[in-house]
Amino acid sequence: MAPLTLVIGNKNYSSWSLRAWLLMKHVGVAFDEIVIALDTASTYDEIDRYGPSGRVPVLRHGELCVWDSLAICEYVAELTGKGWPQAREARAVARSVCAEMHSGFANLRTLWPMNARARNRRTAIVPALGADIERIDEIWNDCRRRFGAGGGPWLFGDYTVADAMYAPVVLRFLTYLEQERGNSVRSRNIRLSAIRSFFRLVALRDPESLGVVTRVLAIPMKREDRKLIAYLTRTEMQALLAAPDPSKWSGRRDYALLLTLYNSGARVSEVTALKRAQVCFGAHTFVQLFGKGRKERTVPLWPNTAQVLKAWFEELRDDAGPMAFPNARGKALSREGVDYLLKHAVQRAIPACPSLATKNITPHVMRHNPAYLLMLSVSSRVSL
Ligand SMILES: N[C@@H](CCC(=O)N[C@@H](CS)C(=O)NCC(=O)O)C(=O)O
Repeated sequence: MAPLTLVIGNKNYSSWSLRAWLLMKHVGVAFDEIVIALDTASTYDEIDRYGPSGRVPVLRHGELCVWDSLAICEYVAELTGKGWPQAREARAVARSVCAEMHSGFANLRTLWPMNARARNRRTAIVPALGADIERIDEIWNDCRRRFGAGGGPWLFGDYTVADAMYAPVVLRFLTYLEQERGNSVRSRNIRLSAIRSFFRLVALRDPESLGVVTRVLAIPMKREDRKLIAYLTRTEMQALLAAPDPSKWSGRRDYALLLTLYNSGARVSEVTALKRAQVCFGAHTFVQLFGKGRKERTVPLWPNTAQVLKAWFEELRDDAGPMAFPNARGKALSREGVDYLLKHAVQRAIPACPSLATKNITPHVMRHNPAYLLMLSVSSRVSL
């Protein structure tokens, strides 16, 4: 095969050049690269030596000249058999989203010129720009939902021309979005790690691009400001536990539930789903919790918690169903139910402990108390 030569502008600024280059790198075809400096007095003449449109990218294949990014991607896909989805329907949608990028999104491209290395650019999100961003979000979600499942991490599962066409948009999001859309440092870092993995692959496939790769890999992850974890002091926790009315059925249940939350550090979903059979009474009493991702753990209960739970379970008659903390109809409490009973307990506890009024106490905060954190270090040793 005659050698391929790709004529491009600086990949930091020339998004159309980057698109063609990315696809060629990704499908693994060998090619030479000629970089032309843009915006100089001689740019036009330089480009004119390779292609007829006065623009880059241009692909030369022997005598053949292919200009325009999308035509180059099509040609490379024909040469290599890679770049479009196998299924006809997916291929048609992939071509549609590529054509849409190629002919549209003028506002986004004008208002957010690509500068892959730049960070913290602040621009107002005028409605036309906002509309382009929404449309891109819609396209990405739609492609992933309809064609991404079960395959790789790209828009259509495996890498396609569509990923190359939309890659500069990802870089623009890194440059511009942080302030305007309130994207967290965390989401930005997640996007950056995806880009880094890709460039690591580029380094393997094309050692000659090591310069570019090194620069991309050098983009630092941004430090996240750690939020201060809200927690309850021992006095606050005691006031909270003293709040439920022991003369009422619901008060005794709330007390047992809050004490279990406090002692075990269970998530609210774990405690609402808890069945009496998951508590194993004995010389040492344990509760078995089934957390996120079907992870199971066993947490020891303090003697006082064990006693309270024993008395509460005895009070619940067998016909009350299997739940440890049922609602009045014997069914599992909802998350809102737990939020409500906790808010109610906080209100009742405030007169005795005014500092509670200054905190936003959610079931999650019950997990962050010194006793629980201490217990974590112990329970990790006894977890099964
Ligand atoms: N539709 C063309 C657009 C190419 C284009 O606008 N290229 C810009 C660089 S990103 C260019 O060559 N500019 C040179 C100039 O205007 O002097 C494509 O998809 O390839």
